[in-house]
Amino acid sequence: MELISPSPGASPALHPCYSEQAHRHFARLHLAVAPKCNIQCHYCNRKHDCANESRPGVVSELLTPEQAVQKTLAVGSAIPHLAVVGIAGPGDPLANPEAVFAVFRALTEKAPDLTLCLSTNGLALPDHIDELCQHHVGHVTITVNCVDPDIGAQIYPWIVWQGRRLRGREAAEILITRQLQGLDLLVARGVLVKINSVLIPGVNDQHLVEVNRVVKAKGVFLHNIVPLISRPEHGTHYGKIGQREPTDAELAALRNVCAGEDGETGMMNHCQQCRADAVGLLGQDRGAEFTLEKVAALSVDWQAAIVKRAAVRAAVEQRLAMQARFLQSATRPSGTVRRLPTPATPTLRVAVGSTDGQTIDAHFGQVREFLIYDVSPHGAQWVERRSLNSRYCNGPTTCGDGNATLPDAIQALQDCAVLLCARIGFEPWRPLENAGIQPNSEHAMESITGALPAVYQEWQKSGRLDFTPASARSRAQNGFT
Ligand code: CLF
Ligand code: SF4
Repeated sequence: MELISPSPGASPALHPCYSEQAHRHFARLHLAVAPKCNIQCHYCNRKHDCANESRPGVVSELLTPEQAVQKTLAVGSAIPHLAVVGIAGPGDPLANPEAVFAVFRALTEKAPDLTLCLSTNGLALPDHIDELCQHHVGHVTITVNCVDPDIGAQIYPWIVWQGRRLRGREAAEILITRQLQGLDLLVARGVLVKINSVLIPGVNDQHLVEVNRVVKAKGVFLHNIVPLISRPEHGTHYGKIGQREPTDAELAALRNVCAGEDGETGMMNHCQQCRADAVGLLGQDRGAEFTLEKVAALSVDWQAAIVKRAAVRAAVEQRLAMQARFLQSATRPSGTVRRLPTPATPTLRVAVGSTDGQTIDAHFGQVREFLIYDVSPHGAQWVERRSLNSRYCNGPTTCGDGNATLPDAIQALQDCAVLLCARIGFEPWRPLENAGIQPNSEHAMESITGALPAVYQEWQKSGRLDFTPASARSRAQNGFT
């Protein structure tokens, strides 16, 4: 059997869409440099300037390649856990190859650590395999909604192929052939291919099991079945004719069937159906912080940003290794020795404000995301990165709409007993404390790994930790588990 080496750009462990674990820790940035499309899907209506609509195909600003590179460097400097830059629209990236490859070329030089990603309908894919591999694009998504042209004719009203507009079954047949051909070529080059399929009730719902079988047999890394988004106000064909969206139960049932009886992996279950200009962790959109105007006003040191991102990655790896050790020791079999039950040890849930994932260096007012840990006598286990809808403080000296956003912060941290940050003002301190979240800035600028056990011991010494199971239960709602 021929062994295929992975593409140099293939790194699923850092990719928030390719790894469920990575999506808690690493962000993606979508660059909207691809306005044109070479096909029409009945569920698509590309829109600009629609900040409140969150679905693929919608963007607030179209970018030139130069603007896209500038934006990447700015975002990569402000969000050090950025790991992936994807081009996913608002049209089809490979119907706009000049712009797309100009961006990839520039980023290979100025942000070589960022993973490049592309999402396409696949019609032009076989023509661009070499170029994608030259730029180390190690992750490619192809949207395959059917492998049967008769079903395709109900999804795609037309395609533009070799300068002609084709319709109906003939169009769908060419599209499917090109998608599967592109898939084979990418897999042969070690690129990690993900297939997205839109579940359209009454059109391809029964058929997607067959799509899953075909693409899995071809060696795809992941299959991501997403629900049709179809509302009249979106102006799509399906929206206008009242084509219904699938229910959550229908989607879950189909994903289960495709995952197989053995619970085989290979299905993606955490897709957020992002906008084509999304910024941040999956499910989060920080695009409004990086408009063209704001990006132009930022001064960016892109070389320093590469160093900072490397530090964040190392910190994540360290935390994950720590977590793996923790889990391993917690589940280590006890052999034949029968142990007496040990008293339950309460776990202290701590929120940490950190810009680099290593040091407690963030001011409460400036934090958009907290790192959440569970600390116990066995060590500190990283739980997740948790975001706020907005910052408490909008400026260096004023606290802007802080009073309005504090309830949001309290809500987001309600299961945490301690909040560690570099600085925090008196105004937010008291309401946080009243909500059972103890602010603490005494460990400012210390390493997270050093401060967490110290905080745990402080709580233990001051009698706020009580190791009786009953107490642990009663405190569970206040940050103890
Ligand atoms: Fe973007 Fe897509 Fe790359 Fe991810 S999204 S181009 S693979 S970096 Fe991810 Fe968003 Fe779902 Fe796409 S959650 S819509 S699957
Ligand atoms: Fe819209 Fe993408 Fe379909 Fe083109 S391929 S019509 S951009 S959904």
